[in-house]
Amino acid sequence: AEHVKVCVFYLCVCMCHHPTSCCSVAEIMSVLFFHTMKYRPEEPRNINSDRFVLSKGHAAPVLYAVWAETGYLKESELLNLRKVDSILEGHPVPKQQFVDVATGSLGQGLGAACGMAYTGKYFDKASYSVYCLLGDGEMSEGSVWEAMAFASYYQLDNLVAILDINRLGQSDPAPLQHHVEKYQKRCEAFGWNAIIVDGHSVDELTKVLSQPRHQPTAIVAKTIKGKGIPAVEDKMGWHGKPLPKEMAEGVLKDIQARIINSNKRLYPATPTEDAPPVSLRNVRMPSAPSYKLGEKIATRKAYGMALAKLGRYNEHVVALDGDTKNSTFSELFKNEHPERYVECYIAEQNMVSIAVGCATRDRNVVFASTFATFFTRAYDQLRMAAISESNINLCGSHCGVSIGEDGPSQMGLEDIAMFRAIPTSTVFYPSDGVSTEKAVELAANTKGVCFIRTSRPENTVLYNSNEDFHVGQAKVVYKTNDDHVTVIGAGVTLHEALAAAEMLKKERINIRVIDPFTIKPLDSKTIVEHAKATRGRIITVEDHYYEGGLGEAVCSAVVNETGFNVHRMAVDHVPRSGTPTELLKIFGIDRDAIVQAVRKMLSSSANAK
Ligand SMILES: Cc1ncc(C[n+]2csc(CCOP(=O)(O)OP(=O)(O)O)c2C)c(N)n1
Ligand SMILES: *[C@@H]1O[C@H](CO)[C@@H](O)[C@H](O)[C@H]1NC(C)=O
Ligand SMILES: *[C@@H]1O[C@H](CO)[C@@H](O)[C@H](O)[C@H]1NC(C)=O
Repeated sequence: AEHVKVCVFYLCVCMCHHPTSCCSVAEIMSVLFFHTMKYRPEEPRNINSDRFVLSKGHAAPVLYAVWAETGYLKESELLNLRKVDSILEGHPVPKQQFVDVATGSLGQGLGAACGMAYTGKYFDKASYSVYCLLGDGEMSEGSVWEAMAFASYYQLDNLVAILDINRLGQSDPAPLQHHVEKYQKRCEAFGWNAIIVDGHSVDELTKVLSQPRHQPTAIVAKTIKGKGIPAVEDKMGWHGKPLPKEMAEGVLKDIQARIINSNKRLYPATPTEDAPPVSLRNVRMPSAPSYKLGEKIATRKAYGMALAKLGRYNEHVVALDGDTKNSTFSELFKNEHPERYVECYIAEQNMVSIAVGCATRDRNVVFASTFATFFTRAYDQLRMAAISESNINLCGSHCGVSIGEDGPSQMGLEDIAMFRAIPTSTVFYPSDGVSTEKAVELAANTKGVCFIRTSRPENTVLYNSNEDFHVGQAKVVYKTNDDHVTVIGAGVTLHEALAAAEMLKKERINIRVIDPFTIKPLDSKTIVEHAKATRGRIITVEDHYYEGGLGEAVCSAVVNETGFNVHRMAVDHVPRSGTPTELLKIFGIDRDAIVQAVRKMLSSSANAK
């Protein structure tokens, strides 16, 4: 490892990006990869191999350097760092086989590592360990401490966090400077075994990393930022800066003289092969939904029932929740499959990271649930999940003003906008029990970030149990041969639209009602086709703020059509407590408001003639 250290160090300086952040961990990385970790370098995603997460993702060059030392990467490839046609991006991304989760937004690596360690210990019951390297600057992120609490609560003794205490952050020293004993105390307070080491001593590192572990372990490594480059060691002002040419050349000459030119290659130890093979293909429901037309059920409850059912026939389906399981109904899954339910407590950022970690290397089909609105605080984790090419399923309950009395702090009114903007996302918005069950099954088999938006009120079942559902396929739920307006609603507003259709019928005004089922992708073909039959007249109505919701999705779907007229109805200011019926009325998204909007649209188009 001593020899590798010098080589790694050399390569980092060659690559010349974030050199100071890399140099402080050259010894740590060398010991981890050539002494401690058991893995197959020729096959980085081998299911039995130890996992490594570089939480301080900006030190990517040091990760690439060790993988060059293993022989997996060509040394010449390192010089293509950050070039547009190279896989070696500025921060770790999973197009690199040796990366399971993207990092670079600080504070998220440990949560993902916890998800992997939980999977290793409790689902795979295998002997691989998980190692996570963090910077001291990122220890200010609350999400790190959410993960610390999770790891000790679940006794993840297969998890090791290495804290690179190099004193400095980007623009300022980290608040605890070099007080390693303070880091140790904090880790201990969170239930970890914390050991202080000299992070530049290969001997000390090999020793502590070989000790048997009975708890999650934090290696508090005191290091020097820029170690090995005398002019910049422990100095402010060098974070993320390439070294000036002359300085780099001088350092390289010096290191080159220290490289022992032996052809000896170090091989990491091979892992124990005890992780079970897993197939996540074709996660299907064995039978059709068992709801009856006209029966009443809240989609949030239908979610829990569907998930429990899916879990009955697919042993790799796991569920996570953040202490809301008797609101989201993930409790129904827990009751049937307690060993596959992970309580994440009130730490939604961490819950999303745990989900991402559990989903790596295709070990589990993960569903995580909480109130739709609480996913907003995990948006950075969600965005990173897309960059991680993660396949996770999220269910957000309690959407919109229709939750009623609890008031605006509990209402999801931004969630559609938020999830639509995630590049790998699919957004399901089922409106009854049957379509909710179908959404759960489809989500389990759809790649990327899937979001299922569920509602609190009980609504009638609209679909026969043999109705076929597809991602991106809308349903026309109400139609005559002579419709005047196409109304598009989802969840409670679809039921309001159907009620409005009955009311309007008495006035001899027919409307067509469409259930989009998925808001992304949106079935523009069906929408355009039916809206043409109503002379381009469309009304959208949604329990969400105007921005980024169903209405805007419909507008962009019909942007190329001429003669179309879209009227949007949505929540336009911060709501309050009240009964669901009162709130739907106040915010103008109930049946009466729809009736009025239809009349108005028809009278203004009559006037235009
Ligand atoms: C969430 C987040 N905030 C800010 C940044 C910008 N940033 C990148 S590195 C860095 C300093 C990191 O310091 P530390 O964790 O101590 O790592 P070091 O480079 O010192 O090893 C900052 C602020 C980021 N990448 N992610
Ligand atoms: C959830 O369960 C707890 C404990 O049984 C109970 O006190 C609480 O009222 C329940 N909450 C809901 C929303 O049902
Ligand atoms: C609108 O037309 C443009 C140009 O032909 C096309 O690229 C785009 O996909 C169309 N958008 C929709 C929503 O049909």
